[in-house]
Amino acid sequence: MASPQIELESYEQLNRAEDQHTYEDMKTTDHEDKSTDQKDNKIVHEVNISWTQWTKIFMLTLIVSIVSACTVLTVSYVSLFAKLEVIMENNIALLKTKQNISAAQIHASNTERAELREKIEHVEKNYTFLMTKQNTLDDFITTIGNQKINELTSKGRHELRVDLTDFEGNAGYAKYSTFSVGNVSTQYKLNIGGYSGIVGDSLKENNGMRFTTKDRDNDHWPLNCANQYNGAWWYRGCTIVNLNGQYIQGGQIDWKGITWYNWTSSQYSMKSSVMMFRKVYPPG
Ligand SMILES: [Ca+2]
Repeated sequence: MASPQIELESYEQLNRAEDQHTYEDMKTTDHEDKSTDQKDNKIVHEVNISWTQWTKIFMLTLIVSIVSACTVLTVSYVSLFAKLEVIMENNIALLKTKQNISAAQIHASNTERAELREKIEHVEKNYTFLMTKQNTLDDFITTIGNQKINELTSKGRHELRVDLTDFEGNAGYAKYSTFSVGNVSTQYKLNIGGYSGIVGDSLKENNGMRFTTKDRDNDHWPLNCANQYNGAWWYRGCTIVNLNGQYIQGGQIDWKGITWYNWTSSQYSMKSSVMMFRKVYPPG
């Protein structure tokens, strides 16, 4: 059995051990508390940075959105007015052409009425009639004039279509993907290119030529081609196409008539010819 002195020493040792343990626990707890505080401080710090970044991102997005919206509105505004201008321009040409057809239709025969209906269908495809000629008893011609053609074809890109008929019931056409006529200072110089069709590329001989009339000789022939061919055209020296030529009945061979050499391999005078053009999209 232990003596009371030994028991007392053991008891004191036990207390010191417990105190020491408690002290270590306290140190540990204190250390953990400090770590937690540090973490909290760190988290708070990170949250503050994050909100700053979000604010910057929000402001940047807002600025980009406003700039984008302004750009879209500006482009839409300009496009809308450009489109309105085209629509107005086409409608003016359309109205003028329809008026011409209506006026001509009063004296037209049944055959001519059918041909007029075809022309109206072309009008509905936004074609503007440059010139129409009918080689019949009730001949008529409509033309909008070189000044008007220049005004229309100088805005954007245009294509030309020529429809021909003979006295045997045949029909043919030529298309040019490029078409414009210069202003009066160029003497209404012809600019065509990109042929396709079934009547042959006769008009290429006239490309780049100025317009010749009986009172203004712009061709390369020693005499005036407009006098010799009885028409007004982009003559060179002179021409194998004469859509503004003389009315000649019954499909005769006559170089003063309405001719398109590459289709007939002759100076056969056509029953009718129609020249029309329309704007091509995209403008290019
Ligand atoms: Ca000449």
